Amino acid sequence: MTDIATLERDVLAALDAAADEAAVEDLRIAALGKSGSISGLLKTLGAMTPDERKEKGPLINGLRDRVQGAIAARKEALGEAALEARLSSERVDISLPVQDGPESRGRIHPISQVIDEITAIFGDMGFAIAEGPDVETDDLNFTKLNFPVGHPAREMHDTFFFAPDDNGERKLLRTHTSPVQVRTMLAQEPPVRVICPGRTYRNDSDQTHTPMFHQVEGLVIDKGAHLGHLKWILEEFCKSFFEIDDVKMRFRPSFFPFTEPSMEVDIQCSRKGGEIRFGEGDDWLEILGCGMVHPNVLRNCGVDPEIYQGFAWGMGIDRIAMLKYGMPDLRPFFEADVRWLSHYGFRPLDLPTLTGGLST
Ligand code: 2NL
Repeated sequence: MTDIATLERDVLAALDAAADEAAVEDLRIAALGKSGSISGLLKTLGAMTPDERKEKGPLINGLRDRVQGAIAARKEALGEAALEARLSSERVDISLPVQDGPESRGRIHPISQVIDEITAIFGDMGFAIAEGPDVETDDLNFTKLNFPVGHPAREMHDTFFFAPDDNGERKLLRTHTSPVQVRTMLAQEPPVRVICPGRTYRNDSDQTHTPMFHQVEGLVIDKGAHLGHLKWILEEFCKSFFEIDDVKMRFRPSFFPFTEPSMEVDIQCSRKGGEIRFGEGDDWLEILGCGMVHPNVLRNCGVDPEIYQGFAWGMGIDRIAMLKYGMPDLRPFFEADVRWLSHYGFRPLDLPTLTGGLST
């Protein structure tokens, strides 16, 4: 029979030499596994006389217990050493500056930034964001919005029309984002709270107009929606967007085919030294149009005007972007000049939020 003391010395020496947990596991199998050396010794107990067993039993069992203990201790020590090595090799110095990669060199276009700011503000108020196609039907862009066929208001939009298709239908480039709200009303039951930012097109090009421009419109439909709600929403929006504590707003009567009554809205500003500032001074600047949704529009969009009413507003994004960020000229917005973008653009990782700041 193998000498117990020799076997113990050999196993413990091999354990000491084991370099990692896998080597320890191999040793465990070789000693205590089904056909291991110590298991073999334990099996000899069965064939012994009672006297022999009385003598050898405690010796062999003691050997097994000590080897088991030594294996567990070695495994734990090696495991801790491995973790320690991993932690020190994976150490990151978070005080190092961020490496300069493409994601930090690129810039967000001011229009995208302003759309992100606007959606952050209205999203926080509980509005959904909706988008729709740039190519629209005459029906969704005009007729459903209470522009009667042949009405002069249609001509005022300087519409880009496509050639009639095989069915004789003449599609167009949407002249405002209102068709997105029309689609929303047709698709869902009130209450509706939605804002629709996007590209719009009119055949107009000069110092202050480009054929493609950006608009954001908002729509609320509910049983008790009224002009008080509209005024509060617009005031909160202007304060958040222009990052000022208070602002006076002026609502002047106006006309749009799709709202009744209709209003144009000015915000308080000062124009000292060629610089425009909001929320102070006694000048006014027009920034948007709004009104109560015309009952004809509600009816055309499947909403019963005897039960529901609503308000809507629309504003030009390009212009409020210029005002907020002091950009004097509209045309570079659409020239894709990387020098202009690196000056006026925004860092891609600085996302606008109401808590983190819109334009930090
Ligand atoms: C402006 C004025 C406005 C709306 C847009 C709207 C949409 C629907 C129904 C009723 Cl579906 N109204 N939109 C209402 C009032 C004014 O825009 O000057 N935009 C630049």
